[in-house]
Amino acid sequence: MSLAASPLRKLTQEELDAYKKDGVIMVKGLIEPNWLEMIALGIDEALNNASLYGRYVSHKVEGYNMDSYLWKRSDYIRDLIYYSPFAHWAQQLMASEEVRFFYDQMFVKEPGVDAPTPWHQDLSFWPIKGHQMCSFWVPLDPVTQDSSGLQYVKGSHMWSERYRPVAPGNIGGIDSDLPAPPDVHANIDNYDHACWDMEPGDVTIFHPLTLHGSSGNKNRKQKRRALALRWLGEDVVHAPDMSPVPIPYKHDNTPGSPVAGPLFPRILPSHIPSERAQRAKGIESLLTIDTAKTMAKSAMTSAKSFLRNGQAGEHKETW
Ligand SMILES: O=C(O)CCC(=O)C(=O)O
Repeated sequence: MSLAASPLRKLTQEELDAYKKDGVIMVKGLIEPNWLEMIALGIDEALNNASLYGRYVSHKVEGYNMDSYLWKRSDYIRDLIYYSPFAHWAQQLMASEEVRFFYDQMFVKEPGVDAPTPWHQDLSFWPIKGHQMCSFWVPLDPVTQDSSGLQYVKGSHMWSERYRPVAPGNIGGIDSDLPAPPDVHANIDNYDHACWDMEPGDVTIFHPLTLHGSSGNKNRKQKRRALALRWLGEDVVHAPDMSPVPIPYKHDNTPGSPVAGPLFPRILPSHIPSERAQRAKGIESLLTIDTAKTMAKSAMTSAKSFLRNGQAGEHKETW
């Protein structure tokens, strides 16, 4: 049976319709304080004990911290994944009987830290294919556009264009022939742009093809912590040819097979006891050679670009 708590309220038909049309919705007061507290404790743990991957992706800017797969190391985040109602909302949005947890990603920007998140589509980073996918972005601190609230281009999940993965420091943007994402701010009037003022408890939910990004944190007093939770439905298959960025940890999925197994645990309609049991194993030992190679290649690309242009990464945006 499912361990996930039933939500106090389901998403309304209006919210589901808006998600389908815009590829993003903001829902006020959806997340109860106990889940926020668990996220805060999990983020504290990750900040005090970053993974190798986290240290690599965060090292370029002091006061910017990104990390992922927190749920593998933090019992708070593991419990959030299994016991919170997120999976039920994901089930509604994806219209999928089966809901698997894909991964979590933490983004922390200390007060005044100029670390914009470039405009991107998440799917460019994911070696998977299918339709039933969604992300929840959960801020723990009040956010506005200036304090690095996440910004979206509404309807962009329906564009035919796919963009190359561009992350802070250009990680992963190395092996792709796809065009760079557009500089949305340079031509903001051309886009149906959305950014909401949010309080803790509010959440944005978005499709992985929806173009999004955020400025640095211009608030000099308030830090900005957020956790993204990513979910998959039953139509999603492993597709390594879809992204130059490999899944960073060991898994048993083969190209074309449904994404499954202990790295992507099933939460609905019921959990799988053997997947839960696997969670106890450490994570650093699971880092794959492919990921280590991608990190090394991306470091080389950034270094070369730095020597050529005087800055890391070739991708420029107006923030
Ligand atoms: O919090 C941010 O700045 C980035 C979040 C993001 O890009 C995501 O959750 O996909």
